[in-house]
Amino acid sequence: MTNALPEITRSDLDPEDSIVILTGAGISKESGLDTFRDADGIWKKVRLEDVATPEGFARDPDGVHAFYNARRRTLLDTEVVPNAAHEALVRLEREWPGGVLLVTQNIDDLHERAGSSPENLIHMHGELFKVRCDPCGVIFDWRTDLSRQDPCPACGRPEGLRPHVVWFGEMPLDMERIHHALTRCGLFLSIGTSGTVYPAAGFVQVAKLEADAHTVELNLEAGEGSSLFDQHVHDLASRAVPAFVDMLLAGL
Ligand code: BV8
Repeated sequence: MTNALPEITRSDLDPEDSIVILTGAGISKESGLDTFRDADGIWKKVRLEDVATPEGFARDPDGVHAFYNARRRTLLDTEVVPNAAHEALVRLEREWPGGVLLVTQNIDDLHERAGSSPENLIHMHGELFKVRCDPCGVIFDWRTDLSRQDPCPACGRPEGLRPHVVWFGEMPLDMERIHHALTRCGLFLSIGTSGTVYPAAGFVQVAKLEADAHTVELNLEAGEGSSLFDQHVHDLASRAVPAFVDMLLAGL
């Protein structure tokens, strides 16, 4: 999809402008992790109602634990490593004067492993390597299988632990901080997401309407909200993101 607007150039942006970046499953695809809505995606194999809702967990906790245990084991696979797109976002964060906030819908840890700073990274849908005790609220790092029988390490209660992941119908994390950043940014990049899931899919409109930000969709194909973006780069993330970062940093 070409764009009537001129391609953004470095001179269109003030280096003091902040950048907000939203990533989705597409940025991790070339690292070996499945997306959700591609032809071979996760929601083609399991029903999201069964494994990514509180109701599904209440109905079949063992089935939901098995779903996330399998994804945790895959993420621990030594073949699954950050790719050039993750690495380019680290360069941008380190070199862009105006500051970068990276908001990811992903629950993998590939941004951290690439070198993104935790203080500038928000996992709005939670993290696969964390579990939470519903009764006492304590959150733990957790890299092994989780089962209903595991007692909470803090309060000792059985059957209280769940993946620290945001399911459908649950409030995403850090929404106030995300909204604050969106209303002040000069550039909003959406990378590797189909723009299907809200509130993330609505971030482009907040950046546009409240900050008059330049908005760019970098995705393999047009997402659901593609027409809302000023500019479109439709290619593999491992190619599109490094090239776009190079353009932004050129001449700083
Ligand atoms: C909320 C769990 C309110 C973590 C996920 C009815 C009832 C209830 C809610 C709703 C409803 N109708 C609408 C809603 C809102 C709902 C929603 O948006 N539903 C959708 C389906 C319409 N949203 C919610 O429920 C959210 N919460 O609204 O709370 C509230 C208010 C007050 C108080 C309490 C509550 C919660 C949403 C989070 C749900 N959790 N997953 C996990 O297991 O991972 S969502 C799931 O989809 C993942 O988290 C994922 O991150 C997210 C988005 O998917 P994408 O990342 O975009 O992945 P996708 O496969 O779709 O697209 C990948 C793209 O990459 C594709 O476009 C592809 O072309 C591209 N690509 C592929 N390869 C590459 C590539 N691009 C570049 N390079 C490549 N190589």
